[in-house]
Amino acid sequence: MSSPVNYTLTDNIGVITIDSPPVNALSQAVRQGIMDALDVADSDGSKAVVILCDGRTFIAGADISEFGKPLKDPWLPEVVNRIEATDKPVIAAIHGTALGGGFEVALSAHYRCALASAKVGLPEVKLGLLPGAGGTQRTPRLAGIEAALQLMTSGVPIAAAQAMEVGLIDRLVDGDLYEGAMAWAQELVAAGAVPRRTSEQEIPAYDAAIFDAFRGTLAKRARGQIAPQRIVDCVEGAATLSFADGLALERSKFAELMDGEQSAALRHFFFAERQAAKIDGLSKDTPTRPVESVGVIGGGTMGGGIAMSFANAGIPVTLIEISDDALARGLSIIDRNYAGSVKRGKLSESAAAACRALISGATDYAALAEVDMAIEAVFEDPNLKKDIFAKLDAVCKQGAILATNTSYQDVDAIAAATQRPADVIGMHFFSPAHIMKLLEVVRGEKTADDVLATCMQLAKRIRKVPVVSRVCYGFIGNRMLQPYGQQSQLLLLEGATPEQVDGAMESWGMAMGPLRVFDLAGLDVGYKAREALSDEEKGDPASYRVPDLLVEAGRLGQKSGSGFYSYDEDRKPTPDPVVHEIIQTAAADLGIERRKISDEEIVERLIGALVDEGRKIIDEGIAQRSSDIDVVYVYGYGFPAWRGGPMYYGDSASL
Ligand code: 3H9
Repeated sequence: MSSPVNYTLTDNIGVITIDSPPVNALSQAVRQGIMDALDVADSDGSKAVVILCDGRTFIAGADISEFGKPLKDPWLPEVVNRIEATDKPVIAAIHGTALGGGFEVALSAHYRCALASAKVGLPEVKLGLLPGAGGTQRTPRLAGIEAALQLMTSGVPIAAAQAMEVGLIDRLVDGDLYEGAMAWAQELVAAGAVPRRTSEQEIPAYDAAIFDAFRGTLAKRARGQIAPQRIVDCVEGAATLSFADGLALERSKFAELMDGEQSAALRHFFFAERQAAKIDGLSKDTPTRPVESVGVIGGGTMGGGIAMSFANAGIPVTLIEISDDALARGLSIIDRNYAGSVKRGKLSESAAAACRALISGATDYAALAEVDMAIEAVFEDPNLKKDIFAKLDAVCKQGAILATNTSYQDVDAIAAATQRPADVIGMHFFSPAHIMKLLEVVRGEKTADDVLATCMQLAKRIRKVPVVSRVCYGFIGNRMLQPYGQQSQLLLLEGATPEQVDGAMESWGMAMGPLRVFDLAGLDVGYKAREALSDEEKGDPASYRVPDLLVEAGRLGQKSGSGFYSYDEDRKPTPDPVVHEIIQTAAADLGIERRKISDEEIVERLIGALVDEGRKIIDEGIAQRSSDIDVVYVYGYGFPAWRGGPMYYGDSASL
């Protein structure tokens, strides 16, 4: 088998080219190939060595599929040390994304250049790991302690220009990277440049208080996660130990994390996310339809957020409302959201203006005659939705995709309101739609394959993570939320308080406890939804007694200033004795004896409810695979990724 690493001597420069699609990950063959190439370069008369990659990117990291398996020589730390020890200048030339072990290869080179479009980063923390090939020791020597901590604990890659500012890259290359890197190598040779080893550099001055400050911030920002804290330990080691001892510390902490549950869960999640984009039985070559313009029906919070998601990806949107007033209201919410993005530094003023300019409004469906896709985002009234689809059927051009953003309704019944059910699909966004990453793509009985393939591809274009669901009440996510919510209500009646239930779930890792979520969504939403259900569909009456009583007492959640909690002007929740009383009275009426409930019981029953429903969803073929459910819960419902998702957790904890 030929090596994925090629070595040539061009003039007096040794060129190591890595070609291992799709992302040049550092598999054993790549590691060995680099070692072999360096052996040749040692003795072939080359005056300098350039390391670069073919394909779409520089090395994107260690090969994650090898993790958790027996180590195969040569080990990456050996490879990077070997690169650094080379006694002629080694230049890394970066395009695409130099990530993790890939960037550590670059850090062990003596000189680094990059295309301006390149990004570099150390995202190991997102896999529950730390940079384990010298990254924790070399980064602070080049960029200083603070920038190093920032880069590694966030895991967010930075642009080449920013990397140059902090000292991680020496030079930006215009035009062809190979030509630029070769010219620079010749310059270095002509100037008599020698190897400039990162390990030999001094760490720039720093304030020793920075380590504890980061530990404190991370304890809140990355609650429950071990890897960020270990990164701080290693960077502190870089500052206080010799390079060799720092490397040894890094190695032991890396091994500890690799063997731990959190990294195993996050590695599962890495592949789960990528797997979710694949549709069983649908070939990769399924044709897609062009989508260059979109109509959104309904200018409320959801419709506005959906419109922004498309505009932010450069796709023009026509927003439809029933009256000029409603349209003006909808557009003004969009204006406010863009102003908020500018204020928070998420978008520049000019970028926000350019996106906003792509959204126009209309009150006549005729404005949708030529759009490639129309997405209905009105409130959950099945008859209204069917009327809208009949109208879309009448005005939209042939081939247009007709999507509904319904959270619960029967997509097949909506499709039946048209003469073209094959063009109808569900696109279930999560609120706020311009921010939340999850998109449930609901495949109706008659949805055409090319419509499904188009929506999956489009999701990536608008920076969403798509997961396919078949049709059922609530699809994957909201269907599972029902038994989860019901358990939380039963726990209240049996003896817990809202703050205990939420506290237990948040300490366990959920972004927000269930009762705070219900208050955020509005208790009246569930109340109205229950009115449309049969007693059987509603389930155990005890499971909705308390929220019914709260709504009937005018406590609709955050929007009315009270629900399971009382809220101040900043929407900060405070436990409310009135709610405790409502719960106790309801329990007494239902003949439920209250008792002390442990936090462990709360977690076990709530997560158990999610897992049980998830298993039914798999058995019924609603979700394609259990890892898809994990993706839904992490991206849509604040489930901690470091626990792998509910199904992964349920299996590993034998729930
Ligand atoms: C590390 O480096 C540890 C070291 O510090 C120490 C070691 C001792 N390995 O995401 P995409 C696959 S930890 C194996 O859809 P994109 C991926 O599964 C690593 N496979 O493309 C997919 O396969 P498939 C630190 C990998 O263009 C295909 O490539 N590095 C790896 O949207 C395409 O991926 C990272 O965490 C990998 N490292 O995004 C970077 N990376 O087609 C992880 C990708 O069969 N990678 N694959 O489903 C990424 O962030 C993105 O893949 C990247 C491209 C931005 C590079």
